[in-house]
Amino acid sequence: QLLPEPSLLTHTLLGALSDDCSLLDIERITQNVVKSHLETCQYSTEELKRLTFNLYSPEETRSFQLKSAEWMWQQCAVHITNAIQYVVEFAKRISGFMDLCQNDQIILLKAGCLEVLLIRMCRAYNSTNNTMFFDGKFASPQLFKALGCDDLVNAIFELAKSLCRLQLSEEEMALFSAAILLSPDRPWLTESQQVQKLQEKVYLALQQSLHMGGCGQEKLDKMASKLPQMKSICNLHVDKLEFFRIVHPETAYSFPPLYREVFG
Ligand code: CLR
Repeated sequence: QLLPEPSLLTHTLLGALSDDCSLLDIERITQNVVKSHLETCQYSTEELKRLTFNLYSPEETRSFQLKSAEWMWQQCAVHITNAIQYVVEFAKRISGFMDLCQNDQIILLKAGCLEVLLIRMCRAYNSTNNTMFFDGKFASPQLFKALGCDDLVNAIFELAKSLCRLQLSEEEMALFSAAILLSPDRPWLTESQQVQKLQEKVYLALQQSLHMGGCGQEKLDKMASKLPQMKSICNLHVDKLEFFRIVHPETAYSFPPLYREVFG
């Protein structure tokens, strides 16, 4: 054999990449991030699996479609806000996050929480019938018709489908979420160096985890290739919200304060 064992090679690479991050550190980071994810993911996989066959009937779907845009936006804003609160809790439990200055914590959360939500979303998506968990039952994209944002909704379902195909483990999802949250290139960060250090460690943990899963670089590349899709969904969401706010200012004003703060 010409090459050393893959694990040895990774070991050497990881060692060369970062002097102040041993394999023990990486193991500690993985455990912290996975625990934080599992404690804050809102629905357990068992719970979601148990509810797989809880689908909205055609009648129920139709009645959602007949609702006003205002009502439907309000409902979605409430559910998204709820989910964001869990993402905030996830961030708070990542070691190192609370050591950042409050300004940077807020910047990272505002910039990254929807992306984290989009990753978590694939847990709540069923690719066999193209449905998403929404308020207790599984919903088809058509159910959200009243929003008047078919392009956004379809893009979200498309992303869910393609993320599902990656078959991410909870560990991979957790580390991917943390790595995105800890992006040092978010505008207006004051201590981006410190954020970068945290992200590097999480990234090493993700690489290590993927390597252990036997996929390695290939899966990491596939995960990274979803980032532009996620970015464009975030931008589309802001555009749609801006438009909605012009047409229905009073309803937009009554959206949950956290939703308005994050996306306003
Ligand atoms: C994502 C994973 C979270 C729980 C959760 C809460 C709200 C859900 C969201 C998930 C998936 C997408 C969702 C959303 C409510 C509305 C939205 C179903 C399951 C749909 C696609 C409509 C988009 C509305 C736009 C106005 C943004 O742990």
